[in-house]
Formats: sequence, structure tokens, C-alpha cells
Amino acid sequence: MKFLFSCILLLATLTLRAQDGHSLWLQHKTPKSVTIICAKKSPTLSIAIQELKEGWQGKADATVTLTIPKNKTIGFDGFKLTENTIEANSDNGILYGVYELLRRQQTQEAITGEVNNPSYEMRILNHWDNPDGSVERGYAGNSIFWRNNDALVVTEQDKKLWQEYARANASIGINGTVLNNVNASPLILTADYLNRVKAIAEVLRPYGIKVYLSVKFSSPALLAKLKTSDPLNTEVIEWWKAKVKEIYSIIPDFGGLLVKASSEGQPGPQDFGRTHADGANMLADALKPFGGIVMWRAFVYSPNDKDRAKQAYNEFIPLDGKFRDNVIIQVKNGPIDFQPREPFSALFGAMKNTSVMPEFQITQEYLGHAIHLVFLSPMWEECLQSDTYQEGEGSTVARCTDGSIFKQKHTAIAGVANIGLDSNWCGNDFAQANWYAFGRLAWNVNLKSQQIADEWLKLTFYNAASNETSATNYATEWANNFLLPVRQMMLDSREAAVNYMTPLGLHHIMAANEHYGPQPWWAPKDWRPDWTPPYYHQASKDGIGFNRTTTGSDAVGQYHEPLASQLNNPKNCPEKFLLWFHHLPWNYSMKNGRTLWDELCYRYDSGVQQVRSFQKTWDKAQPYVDSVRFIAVQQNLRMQCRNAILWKDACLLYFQQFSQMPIPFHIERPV
Ligand code: GCW
Repeated sequence: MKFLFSCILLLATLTLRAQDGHSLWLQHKTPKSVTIICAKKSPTLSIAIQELKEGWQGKADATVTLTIPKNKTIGFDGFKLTENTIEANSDNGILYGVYELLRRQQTQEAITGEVNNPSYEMRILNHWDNPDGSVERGYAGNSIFWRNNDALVVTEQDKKLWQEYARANASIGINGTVLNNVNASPLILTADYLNRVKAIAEVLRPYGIKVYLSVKFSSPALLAKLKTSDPLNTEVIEWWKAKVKEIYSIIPDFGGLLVKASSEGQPGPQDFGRTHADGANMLADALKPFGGIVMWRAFVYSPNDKDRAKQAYNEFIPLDGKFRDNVIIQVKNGPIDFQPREPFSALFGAMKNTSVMPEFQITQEYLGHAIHLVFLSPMWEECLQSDTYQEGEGSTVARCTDGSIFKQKHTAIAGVANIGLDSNWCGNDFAQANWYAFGRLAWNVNLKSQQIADEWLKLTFYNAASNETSATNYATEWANNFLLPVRQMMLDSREAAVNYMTPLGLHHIMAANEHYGPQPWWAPKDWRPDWTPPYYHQASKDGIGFNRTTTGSDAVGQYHEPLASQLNNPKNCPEKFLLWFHHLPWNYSMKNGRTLWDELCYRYDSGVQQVRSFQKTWDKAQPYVDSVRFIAVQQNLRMQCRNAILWKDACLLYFQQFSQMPIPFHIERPV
């Protein structure tokens, strides 16, 4: 009975999704007629042709030719567009060209005929999805891939959903997906699960998307009952080789493995006195004959370290150059953990003889979950365009990872997905923009957030509304009254979140475990200190902030000059990172003349005022949005505003115990 009930519920959810009409940013208007010429046949090209026919907004009765001429200027996955031709060297390239052409038609962007190659070879989503269907740090419902520890049943509804997912990803250039959590269950490598992976791969393949899996390093001991999982043990090596062979026998284009090892209690090579390189290389050797890669995460820190921000660098720099060429070290954007703002990880550009890929978090673990409207593109842009100075001025994180500076064999970028079974996919309609932005930046690392927001708003909100009204007048009105203010709201939203949560370089003062609200005071005696907020803010009567200068933990020393010296001096350190690198007295004088305490009050307050202004902006957007999405976003903003006030009040009242200074007169009073 219970089972029957769950089935009905699941069916209802899936049907609802299929019917809700909000197919992300792929909301085509009624198409004009078009003839497609394409000499070659393949499942991918059939999709390309179908998409063109269903979405064509160019000249009516046009003829479009799809060609694969082997043009040397066009790179892997790239393409060249004119009004009537799409050229590429592969079927996938044609498909990406089709989506780009349709996007340009819909957003009325010129088609300029230049070659369009992606910045990274591999553009990958990481799902933190568990076999029981739960999603670690997921705020959009259960997993779209896994359900109730039951790998066997694959329904037509599942396949339809995976197809919609594949299509959305292909439309923004994503070409890989890791299907399960980095805190990996060994189950994933069992036959039943691998069969389900095969079924998923079959749906994703025509859309140019490869599947990858996260694996638990102790799988040989857990699954095959070997006495050890030591990466240098012959039986262990043979076990992995056989397992990899088995995977490729059923999924010939399998992408490779993602590993979280010797981190946060996960097993790893260090359990056996071996290094990350020993572990990664053993897996890389097993994958090499099949063309697979290993993405080895650098997210490591131990309770004993005096400064968690330094550990990844300390562990990985000595191993630079010791990894096989099919290993990529996957590095989170910042040295701690997906905070609203962090400086870039010092590993970028410093590992010169190893492939390194950035890992971003699309799901908003520390940024208000699926409730707060926070457009993350500006945060990623900030990281990608940060200058590491590692190979002279202009050695941005982007250029250090996309192959421009270091001739790494593979280039890649990963984003931790915010996708679940919710009918709008991401839990919040605006969270879809973060999925979109990740794909667009992975394709073109130099895109600007404003352009991305612009595209997403036009694709997501314009078509639906414009069908009914007379075109030209409506377009201008829509741009002035909806596009411009809502785009500005998106662009300001990340800075607002930083202001009301962790201004001036504060970090990790969120509530324990759930990482949603403020809890700067939380510090149980029996808990790991590096998991408690006071470890990070260091507030006391003498001041606030983490001293990472040469007189403190010397994390600044991990950065290249002139950056290291700049960060080391509070007068030169960008104020957005001030308390990340410095412990300063409460009456420290900021550049604008305010005391540090007053500035902190001002920042928290301005975060709240920004959210209030977002509410006003959204209220005015009502005529241009369907009521379902309008109300959902309005309610979330209301909650976000209440939360922002809570953040401000909790943090200011807590820190005031130490500063012993009054909250400035013009700041909204704590309630
Ligand atoms: O941010 C932390 C999260 C964990 C996560 C870990 C990681 C998957 O709180 O939930 O585990 O990072 O990135 O491995």
C-alpha cells in the first residue's frame, strides 16, 4: 500500500514537471518554417535538426546547412555560425552551434560568423546525490538519478526526465556529469548500479554528455573483501583494473572517476602511508587504456592544522609534477569552503606541472539554500578573473586552468549541481540562472555576468510573456520595466548576501551543519575547532579577523608576489578580504574614515537594505511574470529579507559584546 502510494506520488510529481510549461531557459516561441540540409546522420544530428525546426526564429522559409568540413580553426566541440550555416568538426559541435544560433535568434544578438570554441575541454556537473535518493546540500528535492536504494527500476518517466536534463545541459555546453556524491557509497560500483548508470548514459549520450562516477577509495576492501585498499598493493591494483574494464564494457564512452580521498573522514591513500599521487596514479593507470580521467579533489584539511586555509596547498604543492597526465586536481574556488566570498585558492597557477581544474558550487550551501535569490555568476567571474601573478601579470585563474598558460593535457571545470526533482528543477526559479551561468562560463570563461543575466532573463521570461502582445511596443516596455531592473537585482544580489552574511572578509560563521543562518557564537568544547565559527572570526575585545599575515599563519605566503605583499598589509589589502587576512582592532580606520566597527554595522545594514530594494523591484515586475513564478519569488524574497535582518541583528549583537561600541545612529535598530 505504502509502495503504491509512493508510486502515485512520484508519478504526480513527474507529470506535474512535464506539464508545468517552465522548461528552464528553453522556452521556444512558435517556430517559423525552415529547411535543414545535413548530409550525415546520427542521433546527435537528429536532435540538432529537431531543435532547429522547433525553435527557428530566423527568416521564414530559410534553408540551413549543417556541415562537418574538418576546419582546423574550429577546436574540440567548437563551431562556426552564419545566418544559414553551422560548421563544426563533430556532431556535438553542430549541436552546440544549433543551440547558440537559436539563443541568438531569441535574444536578438547578432550572428557574427566568428569561430566559437569552448574554454575548457570538460565542462562537468557534480551531483552530490546518494543511492537512497537524498542529495547532500541539495535544496530542490530528491535526486533525479537515484531512488530509495533501488537501482533496478528504470521507468519511461525517468528516461524522459534525464532527457530533459541532458537537453538543458547541452544547450549551455555542459558535456559531462558525475552522477553521485563525492562522499561516495561503494554500492555505486556494483553491477545493479552500473546498469542504471548505463541506462542514464544511453539517454545522455546523444546530447554529447559523458557520465562519470565518484568512488570510495576503500571500495576494494568494502566490496571485494580484500584485506587492504592500499594503492600500491597488487591485488588492489588488479581489482581496480578489472572494475574499470567492467565499466567500459558496458559504457564504452565512460568519462572517468572523481575522488574525495583522505578528506573529512573519507578513506584515502594516506590511510596506508601513501600520497595523493600514489592513489590518483593507480586509478589513472587503470583508466588510461580506455581514455578515462581521474579528477582528484584537493579539498583536504585536518583538525590539527593551525590554519585550514593553508592545508590543500601544503599537501599538494610537493606533489606537483608527480601525477599522470590523465589526472586533474579539482580545486574549490577558495581555500576554505564555498563561502559567500573567499580569495582564490593559492593552488591555482602554483601547480605548474599538473592539470588543475576549478570546482564551483552551484547549489547554495552557504548562500541561503534555495530560498535566497543570489546570482552566483559575479562570484565565479571574480574568481576566474583574479590575477595569481604566477607567470607574470595577467595570469588569471582562468588562464592558469584553461590551457592558455600551462600546456596541460586536459582542461576541465566542475560545478556542484543545484538540481533535484522539484518541478522547477532548482527549488527557486532564480537558482536556474546559476545552473545556466555555470554552463555559459565553462564554455566562455571571459563572459561577463551582465551578459549572462541578460541572456537568461530574455530566454526564461520574455518568450512566455511576449506571445500574446504586439511585438515592438512590448519589447521596449519589457526591457525597461522588467529586464533592466531585474538584471540589476541579479547582479547586486551576491554582494548583498556577502553584506548581510559575511562582510569584509568574514567567513564560516554560519550555523553548524546546515550552514544556513548565523551562529558566530557556536563552539561546543568537544567539537573540532576548525568546524566552529570562533576559529574563523577570532573576535575578542582587542579586535576581529584571522591573522593570516607573516605575523600570523602566513597564508599570504602561499600567494605570488606582488599579491602576497599586498595582502599582507592591511592598508593595501582589498577591504573585501580585510578580515580574511587580518586581525584588526575595532577602532581600526577604514579607507572611508569609518571605524572598522562602524563599517561592519554599515555593511550588515546595507545588505538588509539591498534585499528590501530587491523586493520592491520584484513587486514591480508582476505584470511581466506568470503568477506562479511571481508569487514563488516574492515569497522567497520575503523570507530572504527576514533572514537578512536576522543575520544583521545576530552578528552585530554578538560582535558588540567584544567591540563594546554603539551601533551607529542611522543603522536600522536590531529587533
Ligand atoms: O562544503 C562541505 C560540505 C560537505 C561536502 C564537502 C565536500 C560533499 O559541507 O557536505 O561533502 O564540503 O566538498 O566534500
